[in-house]
Amino acid sequence: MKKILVINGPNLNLLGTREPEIYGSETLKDIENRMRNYAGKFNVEVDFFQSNHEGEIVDSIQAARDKYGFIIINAAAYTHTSVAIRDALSAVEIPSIEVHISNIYKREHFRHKSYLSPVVTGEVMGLGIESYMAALFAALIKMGVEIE
Ligand code: CA2
Repeated sequence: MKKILVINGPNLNLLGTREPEIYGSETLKDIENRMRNYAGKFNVEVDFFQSNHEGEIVDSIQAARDKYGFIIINAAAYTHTSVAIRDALSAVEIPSIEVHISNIYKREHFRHKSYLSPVVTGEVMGLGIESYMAALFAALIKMGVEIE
């Protein structure tokens, strides 16, 4: 199943409009366009979901079962708090990559703990928007796509 779901958590809809020194100047739409264009070269479809609500993110992970071969997730602040999102990722057993724009270990202590890290396949962080592109590249390879 060569389809990827990209999930973005709370406040990431504000990307490109505030705090550019931390999160850069590109919008979520820019990221989506770049990811969709790149995956499209390999005939892989990418769907995007953003929500500020924990339960909606849990629902989107549950609904991904039997539809997506890979999940790329930036759960934003829920990374550091959500047992529910962790349990959903663990339950669906879809390979997944946790993404962060910033390096969470260079930031406040409360951001150093990720509830998701133990249940995802891998993690990419600290590369700005390129964290998403690196995760996409890895997901494509893991899905068996031949990158020439
Ligand atoms: O570095 C990341 O990608 C984070 O997941 C971003 C979260 C933060 O809570 C995590 O610790 C690390 C915050 C996303 C908020 O995004 C904004 C974007 C523009 C303006 C304000 C917030």
